[in-house]
Amino acid sequence: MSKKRVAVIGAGPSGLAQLRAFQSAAAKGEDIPEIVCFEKQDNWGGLWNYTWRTGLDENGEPVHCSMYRYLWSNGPKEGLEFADYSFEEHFGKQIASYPPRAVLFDYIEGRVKKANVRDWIRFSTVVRWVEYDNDSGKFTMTLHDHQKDYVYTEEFDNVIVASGHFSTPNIPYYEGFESFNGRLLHAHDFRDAREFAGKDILVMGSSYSAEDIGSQCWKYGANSITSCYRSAPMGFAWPDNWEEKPALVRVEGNTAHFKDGSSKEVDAIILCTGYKHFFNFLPDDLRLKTANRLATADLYKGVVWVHNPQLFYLGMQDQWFTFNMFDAQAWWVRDAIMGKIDLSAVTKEQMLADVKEREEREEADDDTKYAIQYQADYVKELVAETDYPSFDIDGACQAFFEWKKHKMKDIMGFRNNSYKSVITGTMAPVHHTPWKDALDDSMTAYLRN
Ligand code: FAD
Ligand code: NA7
Repeated sequence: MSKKRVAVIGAGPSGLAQLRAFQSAAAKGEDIPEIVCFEKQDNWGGLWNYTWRTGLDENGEPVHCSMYRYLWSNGPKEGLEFADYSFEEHFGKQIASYPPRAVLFDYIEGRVKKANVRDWIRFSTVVRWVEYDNDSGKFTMTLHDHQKDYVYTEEFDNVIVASGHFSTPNIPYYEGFESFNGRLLHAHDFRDAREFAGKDILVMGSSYSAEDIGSQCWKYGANSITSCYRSAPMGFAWPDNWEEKPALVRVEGNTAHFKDGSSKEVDAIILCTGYKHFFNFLPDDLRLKTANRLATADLYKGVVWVHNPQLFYLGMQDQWFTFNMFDAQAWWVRDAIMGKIDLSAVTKEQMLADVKEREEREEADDDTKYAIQYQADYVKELVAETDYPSFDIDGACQAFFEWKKHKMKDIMGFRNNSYKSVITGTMAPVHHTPWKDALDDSMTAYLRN
């Protein structure tokens, strides 16, 4: 019998976790399917693969990257460490807790270099379309190889969508945007905070992008930051030149008007208004339609497409846990594909009931601590069902709880704290320079402890 063929869409942290999951089974002598990963960029790392480009890439495809220069981890690394590849193993020593992007990229890359899976990836190859045929029980994928500028199709038994969901911007319209006399952009296109030095900027939104892009601009010399919220303020103790206002109502020339009747002259508006789950390569019967939440719609165990269990999605949840959650999912999906977890024994009704239970449990409380614990429990649940190395997930939760407290105490100083690894038990060193003064975000500078 010919080997099963499995397609992975995307070589970001989720897709790479999937490759490592299969490779680790192969290393234990198991007979694994043929794995082909398609990645539209010319390198791996997903969002962590920084580019200066915005808009369209060198091939005319939408730029995937939403990260920017000087980005440091927005949560402690102790909450995301791989259980099978510690920071100490990678860097040869313990490092401080909030690494800049380049440091985390290096760490992500280190594990897959060691696993030797680069040959499984077809780079600069965009997945254009996926279709399922009921008669053959196979997916046909249409692929565009930009290196050869060649479009072709191939058949697969399983498809794993790991294309991310923080790349297609959600861009609302407000009255006066078309005649605003300054720079107006979405967070997805933000690249360098120095552009806004000396300027008065408005960041719209009250979540991670608003908080971090505003903080970057503050750090690199913006004259003032105004942030505005639709639902609730972020509520941190902001520096003197940062003011939080209620919702934007309209813009007139350079003046932004807010719901409380106040206004502010601004040079730039940065829309930190989130992202859309966007899969233009999937037909209606395979396409996930979900809000950015912890219990995604239509995914049994958070990963199996209930309407066709040969299709899987990774990393589609809103994220407290990231790399280690993607690992838990990838190991579980691997075992479902290899038959170690028997999906044929689960009916569609049971899968839908599982989704409903997760949704109800998520909705039972809107407290942040509850949400972190909820996702920790999910990671625990999946880890317990595979051979992914078990680790102290409650310990990782504690790091997140402390992180939350540190942010409330000092929003521009929380990255100066350090936490204990739940993989090696070592305490991270305090970084040599406070975050607000560390203008050089290179790996060399960060590792100089
Ligand atoms: P992605 O990283 O988005 O990777 C998806 C991959 O799929 C990409 O390489 C893309 O090119 C490829 N792809 C997409 N469509 C196609 C197609 N049609 N054909 C072929 N390939 C395709 N997480 C943290 O843990 N810590 C942080 O500090 C942090 N900061 C963040 C800051 C920003 C600004 C953003 C947007 C996210 C941040 N995240 C952070 C969360 C981030 O989502 C995860 O860390 C992680 O990158 C998600 O991995 P992924 O593989 O699921 O998706
Ligand atoms: P999020 O977390 O989805 O937050 C989006 C924010 O944008 C949130 O505050 C929304 O307000 C706000 N929003 C959305 N639509 C609108 C409109 N139409 N008008 C005003 N405000 C709006 O996205 P982020 O980019 O912050 O974070 C995504 C990831 O990137 C995250 O994982 C980080 O690690 C980095 P709401 O609260 O819904 O009223």
